[in-house]
Amino acid sequence: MAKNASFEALTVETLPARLGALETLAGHLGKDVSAWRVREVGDGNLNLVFIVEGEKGSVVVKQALPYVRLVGESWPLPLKRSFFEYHALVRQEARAGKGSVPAILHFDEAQALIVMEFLTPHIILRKELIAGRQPPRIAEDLGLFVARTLFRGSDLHMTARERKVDLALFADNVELCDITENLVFTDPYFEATLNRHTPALDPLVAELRADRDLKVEAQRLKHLFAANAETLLHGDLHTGSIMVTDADTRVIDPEFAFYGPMAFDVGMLLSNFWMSYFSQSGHEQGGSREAMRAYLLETVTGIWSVFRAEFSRLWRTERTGMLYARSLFEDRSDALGAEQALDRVLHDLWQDLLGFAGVEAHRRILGLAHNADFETIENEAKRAVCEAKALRFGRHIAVNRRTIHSIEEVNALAALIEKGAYS
Ligand code: SR1
Ligand code: MG
Repeated sequence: MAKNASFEALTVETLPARLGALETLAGHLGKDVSAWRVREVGDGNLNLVFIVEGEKGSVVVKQALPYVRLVGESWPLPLKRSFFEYHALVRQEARAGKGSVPAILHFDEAQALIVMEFLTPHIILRKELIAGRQPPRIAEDLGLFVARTLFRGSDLHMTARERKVDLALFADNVELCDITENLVFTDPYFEATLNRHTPALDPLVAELRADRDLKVEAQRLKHLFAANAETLLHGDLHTGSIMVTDADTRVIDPEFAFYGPMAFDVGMLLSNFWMSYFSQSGHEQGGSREAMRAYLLETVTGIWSVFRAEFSRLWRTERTGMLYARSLFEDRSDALGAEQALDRVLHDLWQDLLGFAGVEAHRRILGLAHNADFETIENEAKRAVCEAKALRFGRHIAVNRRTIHSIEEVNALAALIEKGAYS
């Protein structure tokens, strides 16, 4: 049978008839399929997303397409990403706790669709930050989410067999890794066909593309990304993959999940807050964003400090895997040795996350997939000023990551660049 033979993309019109017989859906929405209201709301780069409302409630139906939605059918992309997303959601809920991701109601592998809880009144975090709102829980919730998923998905916690079997399962997510490998680590640093950038950035872009230290660092990071299968990553953890209310935080969209370096998720996440920081001056028509900028830097500090505290707690209480075995440390009355090892692990993670954060900022401004923080700044001259700051910041932290010692130092650098006092 041909690949994807039975697959058929849903439409607003066909969805009720095609999914109406599913008991779980009828249970959530009500049996009267003719009363279901369907909207397609997908605004991401890859998939279809429907909100379905019935007399009893509502659900989200997410369906993969056999190509990249952003580009079209000329860029085929396997439907199996939906399988990886489903399995990642299951693991993330088990590791970070119920309510950290949307609840799954149904998964259909052949149709590459996941039916899940409709999160309401949640809003995409990126949109909130662009609007200048300050959700109060995110530092705590996101710091815990990354610490728990990264620690519990690694050889620090899992048995060697369990992790290796899981590693084999996710190893097939080749095409989505390939997107990251090219779009994040390589394309921004040369004139790749699908790249685009704000024209006023031309001189700076030429400077960055001629920067040998930066290119070498980007390739070392790519090497780390591809070769260090340390833990199950979300793989695309930016502020567009997080939905919030003032009381709740959910991480969505882990279709890029695979086994990679812990620092990748943390670096991507923090980078998106730093980009938001540099974008704020482009959104100041409604008044000063000074308080918003302070909030964003506090959020970065908060996420990193919650992450470190929780990771350290798990290190002391759940280090049941084969790495840094207790038989070498605690069981030999050498708890201090375990603390020294923890320090080393966090130190390496810190240096790597700065690198990943730096290249993430570059690819969102120079590559194919831009982010709304900058894209929604209509005045092109203003947008270029914001983007240039983020580009310089990204270059500095990627290239100098081994000599930067604290989050306060990085935030001070961001503030310096924002004020125009850095060259
Ligand atoms: C072709 S996909 C472009 C980007 O969209 C996704 O959200 C990932 O960030 C990917 O790099
Ligand atoms: Mg996504």
